[in-house]
Amino acid sequence: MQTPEAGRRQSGKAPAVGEITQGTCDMSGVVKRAAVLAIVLGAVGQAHGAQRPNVVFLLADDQNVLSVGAYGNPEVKTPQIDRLARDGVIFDRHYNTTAICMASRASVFTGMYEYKTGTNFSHGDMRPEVWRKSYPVLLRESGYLTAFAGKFGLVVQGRGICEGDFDIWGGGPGQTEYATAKNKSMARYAKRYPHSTLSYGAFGQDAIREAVKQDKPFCLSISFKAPHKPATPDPRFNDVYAGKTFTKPANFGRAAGAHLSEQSKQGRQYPRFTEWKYDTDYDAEMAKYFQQVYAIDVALGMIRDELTTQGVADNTVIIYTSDNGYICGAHGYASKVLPMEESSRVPLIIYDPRSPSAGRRQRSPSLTGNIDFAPTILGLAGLPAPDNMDGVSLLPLLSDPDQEVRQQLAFINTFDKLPTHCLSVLTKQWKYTYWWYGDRQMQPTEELFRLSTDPLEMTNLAGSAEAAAQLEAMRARYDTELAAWKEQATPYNNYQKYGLLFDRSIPIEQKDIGAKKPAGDRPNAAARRAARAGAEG
Ligand SMILES: [Ca+2]
Repeated sequence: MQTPEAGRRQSGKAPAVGEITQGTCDMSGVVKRAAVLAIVLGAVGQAHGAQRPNVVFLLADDQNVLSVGAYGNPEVKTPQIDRLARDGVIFDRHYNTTAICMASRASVFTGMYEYKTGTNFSHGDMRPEVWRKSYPVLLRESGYLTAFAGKFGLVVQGRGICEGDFDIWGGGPGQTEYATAKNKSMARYAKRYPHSTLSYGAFGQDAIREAVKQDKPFCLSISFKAPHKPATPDPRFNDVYAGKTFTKPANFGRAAGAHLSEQSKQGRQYPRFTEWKYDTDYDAEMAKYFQQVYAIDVALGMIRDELTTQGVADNTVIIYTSDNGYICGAHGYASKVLPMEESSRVPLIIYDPRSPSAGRRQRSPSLTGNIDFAPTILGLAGLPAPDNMDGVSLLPLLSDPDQEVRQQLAFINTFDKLPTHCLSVLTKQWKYTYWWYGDRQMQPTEELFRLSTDPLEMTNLAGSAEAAAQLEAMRARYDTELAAWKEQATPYNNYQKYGLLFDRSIPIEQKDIGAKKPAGDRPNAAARRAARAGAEG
């Protein structure tokens, strides 16, 4: 079996702009970079002979697939997202690779797994050399007008939230605010749109108009705060779900989680099932959640209307997704972080009006991840993905949604309580998680779910004779993901230690997690900021 790294090495990628210019901060470096860009862009122009497309990248915060009509829930109203799905390709097996805001956004920006971005609340901020090869930076260098609004979601050391790297800025630090007036860079929209969600729709319209005025290809990235808790729906949509009741999923409630690992029950996701009233007030909680998504849906419509008005809809690719999913009572848990489908799998729709698949209501069963966005967006701009990126361009799936872009994908948690930290590996058919942690209350254990027939993860086949061969195969795949981790994890921000902790072949007694508090759990600047904001990412 080919290792993930071997797959990357054999990808035949051309030398990348970011690779060539790594570490060149003096003037000669700038000149070299400009020369390389001229060559790359010349090649791009010759290859395509057409105007480069615009990109609209829309990222919700904590939105699960349950909240989208096009993913099969007839009880929710998402007319614009559903329309986008009809126009484009809807991805049925899209995963976030790490189900927590800061780490997921770092992967979105850079196309790398978390252990290579080195970025998460309880680990640390992003290094400038990592950010330098992010898709917004590379697109701007290639001549795109770049605009960003909403929750930037991370801090780049010495650079903050990188406002200066965008042409048009509506972003904010930390979790941002639902009250538009409290978001400094968006306050100009507060009078008309006092709730932030629609203000981002208005920002998008203004950014599109400005780019058209300047006659430049643009990349508009909007990171909505919704539907992140604390649930704060826009009251103008109070009637959408008033008095509605909702069907609970078949894996709802504590009895449906009895088979899940003790480790997964040690973090705050387990008590939040009751603390957040999914057990006692499900309909009201879901109404608030869905109402917040409804406002995003309206904002999407505003943006698409403006693309049409400005005459650029036919040359603008729209990507719609979420940084992580959300557990709303499945298996008796709530929130995110854990590898279960409700938090790790998220909506993804890509609409490229120039694609032969456009308007054909296509679905892709291909295994995709948040690490694929940067390579995809760079690919749309005709730019090669830097070799450091783990993800791959999803553009081939737009013309042939049944293609495979990979055989396996890693899912990571290094956030919150140590027992919940884990590594999982996914294929189209299977999900395997090794719960490495052990103490007097619990022993290391494994979970194996056949997602193709058990998408609600109700039967752990790790101890089943019928799945013995598949267990061995998934263990081997897991080992290749861990080998890549050991080889490539950042030497900073406490990612190296997981090479030992996640190793299946090393007994828990040799993992030294006893009296000594693991270094990775010491609060750093990022963790302290998160704590002050009452944030969970
Ligand atoms: Ca999130």
